[in-house]
Amino acid sequence: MPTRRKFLSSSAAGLATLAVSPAAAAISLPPAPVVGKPLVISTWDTGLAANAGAWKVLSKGGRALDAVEAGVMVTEASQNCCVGLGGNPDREGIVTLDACIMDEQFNCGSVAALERIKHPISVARRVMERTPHVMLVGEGAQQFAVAQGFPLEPQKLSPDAEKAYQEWLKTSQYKPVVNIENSGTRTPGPVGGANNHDTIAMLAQDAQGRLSGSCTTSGMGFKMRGRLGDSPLIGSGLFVDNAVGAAAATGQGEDVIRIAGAHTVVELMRQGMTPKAACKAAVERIAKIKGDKARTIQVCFIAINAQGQHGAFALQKGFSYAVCDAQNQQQLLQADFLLL
Ligand code: SD4
Repeated sequence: MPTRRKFLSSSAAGLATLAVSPAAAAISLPPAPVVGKPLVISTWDTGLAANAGAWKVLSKGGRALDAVEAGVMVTEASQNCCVGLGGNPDREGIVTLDACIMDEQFNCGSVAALERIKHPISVARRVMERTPHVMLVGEGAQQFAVAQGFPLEPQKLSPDAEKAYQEWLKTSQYKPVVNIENSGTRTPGPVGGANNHDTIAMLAQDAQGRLSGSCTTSGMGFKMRGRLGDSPLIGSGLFVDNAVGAAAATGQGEDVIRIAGAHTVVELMRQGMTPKAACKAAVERIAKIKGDKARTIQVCFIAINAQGQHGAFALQKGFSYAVCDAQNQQQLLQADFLLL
């Protein structure tokens, strides 16, 4: 990374050249170093398709906020995974959705326990942009969505969710298991991984260096009615500070909330940690709290910093995250993990 001194001296040299002749400077200056901008990363293998949606915005010089909305909308609309209305229901058989979004200026919006709306992320953005509030829940969130023109979808489970729910009803045990590979009751994912991931979190940096993030989920399958996880909570499921970086979480929401996960990762980056080291430190904090029970859960973090570096870390094996930038285009990476 360039030191401050190097940066100052090279910018001073650049300014001096410009002072002589702008045209000559345009020819003689080396191309600007690309430090990973624009960039989008997102959780799980479903992140590949979502990143492609976000990239359409970023590659045209669009705003990171628009990219993270457009990106996760791809996943919300897919019937092929557990995010959105195709997700697993709560124990009463009703799908309830949570989402939040945050931009480069600490603006944020969130909805929770929202029913029958296809794109909770867009409702969260409207909460941010068109209300004096940050968060709307339940009936009020739905009323707001309808008033904003979002259609009410039928109250109906997808065939996969119906099957999973009928299976769950046989024992009706409340034993949530989130995101530990192959623990789900749903069909395999598009690239071979388990497809029971009910959340997508996405972070992006645009060509102008603006950071934004989004997170959207059907929450833990067969949860108690009214249960919320970390995903709609600014500071737990998602946090963005443009001067430092952005972070997001997936996995057992209750344990992410206990340490205000995404905010913790950003604060650790503020103290100088790389994105990956910050994600790892947050995972370690949760592991310490959980003690012997750490093996019963999965928690995972993704992060990017203001310099355009990215990283991720998980408690257990099996966490994939998708990265898309101008240099490498699409990649699906396996995150390192704590519990061997
Ligand atoms: C929750 N964090 O509701 C979410 C679940 C999740 O992939 O991330 N699943 O607790």
